[in-house]
Amino acid sequence: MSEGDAVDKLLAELSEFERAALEAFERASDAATLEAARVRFLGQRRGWFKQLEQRFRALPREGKRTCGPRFNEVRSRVREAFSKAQARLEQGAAQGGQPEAAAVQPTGGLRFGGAAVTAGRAEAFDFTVPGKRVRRGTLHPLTHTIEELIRIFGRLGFELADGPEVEDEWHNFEALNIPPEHPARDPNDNFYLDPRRLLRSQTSTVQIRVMERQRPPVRIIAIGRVYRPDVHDATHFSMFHQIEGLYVDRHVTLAHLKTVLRQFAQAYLGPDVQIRFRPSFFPFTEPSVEVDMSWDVRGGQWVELGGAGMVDPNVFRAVGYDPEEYTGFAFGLGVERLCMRRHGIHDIRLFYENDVRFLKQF
Ligand code: FA5
Repeated sequence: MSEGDAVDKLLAELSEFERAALEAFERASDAATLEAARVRFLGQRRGWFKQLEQRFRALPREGKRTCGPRFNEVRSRVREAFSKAQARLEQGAAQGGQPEAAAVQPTGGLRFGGAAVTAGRAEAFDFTVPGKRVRRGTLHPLTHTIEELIRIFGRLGFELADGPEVEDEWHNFEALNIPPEHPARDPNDNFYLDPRRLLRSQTSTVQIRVMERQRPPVRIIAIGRVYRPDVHDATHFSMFHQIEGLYVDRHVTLAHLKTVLRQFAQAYLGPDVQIRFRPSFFPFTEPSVEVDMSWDVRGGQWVELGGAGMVDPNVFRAVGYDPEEYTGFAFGLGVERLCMRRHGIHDIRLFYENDVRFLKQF
């Protein structure tokens, strides 16, 4: 090839390179596409421009002089196009939107900023087009309930305490005065993980954990998941939530328990709510009661919400409290049942089916 031919060929290819590179940079609609174009056209190792540069360097002095100005012009135009594309994509990302590719021209509406016209492309924002509705999620009804319970008991002076869901037999049973032969410990009625550990079956475990690490006075609630292999029906689930309360001090009586639960019930369910205690039995309280609530005492139905009672002296002994000096009350209520009462939900399974038609009502 003569020197003249080589120069002509290089000039022609420079133009071809320029056209293709400008188009690719302007069209790039996301960072990955732009980067691929950069590598292809301006890549330091095998980019198209690099190859042109090598051929340029190989030209004799006269050829270099002929091609040089055009060579420099193409290089700066292509680099500039790349920088503009980069700025356009960064701006689009900062505004949280999809930047329009240059090839997509707006079809109507108002145009913004003649000044923003770049390299043959108009930056456009059509604010007559309806916006995309942002779908906001809602908190799960049980989350609402738990937050409200924490607020109400907080006002009554109860602090929030916590304990693990995987428990040992000491905290789930023994310290709660539930001996090994007690039917509540039957492996068929619990989720044992190994012979000594199980998924806790009640939040009463947290009573023990708190008393083990703290001297009286104690005034706590604990809210969390508990697990029982109960058959699922409208009011039972194998994983549900309980709220536990514990108040230990000198001279605490059953009257305090009833007052606190009435205050709570009226704050959570409304001023008309009545509560009543029914004699019952729990190994860790003596006396023990079932707590029922009702809106209409004359003829209205009583609904059981949980158990309660005065802390059994054996429980105090297990944690090193002197039962001659301290008394206390404890209660444990089902959180799902409370939430169901409040919102007129008739089936506990709705909480766990993830049906958005149900969930979005809260
Ligand atoms: C207890 O779990 C005791 N720990 C409560 C207690 C605490 C008594 C402190 C005394 C002192 P019980 O097994 O009754 O008690 O459960 C308490 C509440 O949990 C029930 O009244 C009910 O509201 C709820 N509950 C029980 N089983 C289920 C279940 N499978 N699904 C949904 N809620 C349940």
